[in-house]
Amino acid sequence: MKLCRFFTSQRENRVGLLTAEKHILDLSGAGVNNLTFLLEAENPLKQLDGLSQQCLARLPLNEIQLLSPVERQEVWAAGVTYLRSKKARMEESNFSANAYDRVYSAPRPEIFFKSLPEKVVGPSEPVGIRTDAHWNVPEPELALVINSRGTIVRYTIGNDMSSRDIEGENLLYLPQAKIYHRSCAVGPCIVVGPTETVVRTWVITLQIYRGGGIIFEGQTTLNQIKRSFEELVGYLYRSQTFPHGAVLLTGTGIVLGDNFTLQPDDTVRIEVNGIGVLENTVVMV
Ligand code: DO4
Ligand code: MG
Repeated sequence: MKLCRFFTSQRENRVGLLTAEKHILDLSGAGVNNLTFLLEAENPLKQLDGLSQQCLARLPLNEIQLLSPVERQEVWAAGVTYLRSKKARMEESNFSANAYDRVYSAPRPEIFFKSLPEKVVGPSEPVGIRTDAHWNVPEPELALVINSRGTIVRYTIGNDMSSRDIEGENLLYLPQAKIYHRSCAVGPCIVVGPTETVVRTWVITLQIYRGGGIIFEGQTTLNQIKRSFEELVGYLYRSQTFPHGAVLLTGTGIVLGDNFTLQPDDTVRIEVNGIGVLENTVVMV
């Protein structure tokens, strides 16, 4: 089941289910106008199953605009969860190499605040690169959608945009490298149903387009994530409350070459085979 938020052609904010025939089942006809309500349900899958059998309006995808499936959830991110990410960060900075090495194998994972919900960028909206950075990259990541009780309601795609020169200069600059205007994209929908075992068989692919051509392509399987999803969420929810739930990006396993930096007008396309595609153009912010 693929749950999404969208604007109608009249720019009305709605919640819908993406059907296999690439239509949106408009859940407003069943009185559902809020995604959080479904994520907080005792059994979201059963509820969605019931809704999908109702006779509701079906809107063609080209008549609506998909929005980020984040309403009031804070977005957090885990880091150094793939061996590839640990190695890249150690190469990027002599100063911080030891910290990355240690956190990869320490019991406590790296988890940092990424975005307020209202600042999250949705599908087809631009993501940003900082004017004061010269090494800007996308970080394609599986995102866990978690309800207020700490249950992983399911999965979407996140882009943890990062300025690696700022991050590499000094670990204390991490918030500036990670949190700025348009630095977090989430979407296109939330997939409810598959277990972690199934999700770990999926592949995440990053493609970057410039001037009509593809200039980077890389992929990794989600099974390369070192820690279990429950372990990451367990640490996020320790001594912390999320009244509306939270979204947790699970770290990147695709690292671009040291000479690669994003430019304005590039397009970042992230695909997870069980979820869909999150695509955003790049602007300077
Ligand atoms: O500590 C640096 C950030 C790590 C990160 O964002 C990742 O591994 O995805
Ligand atoms: Mg990241």
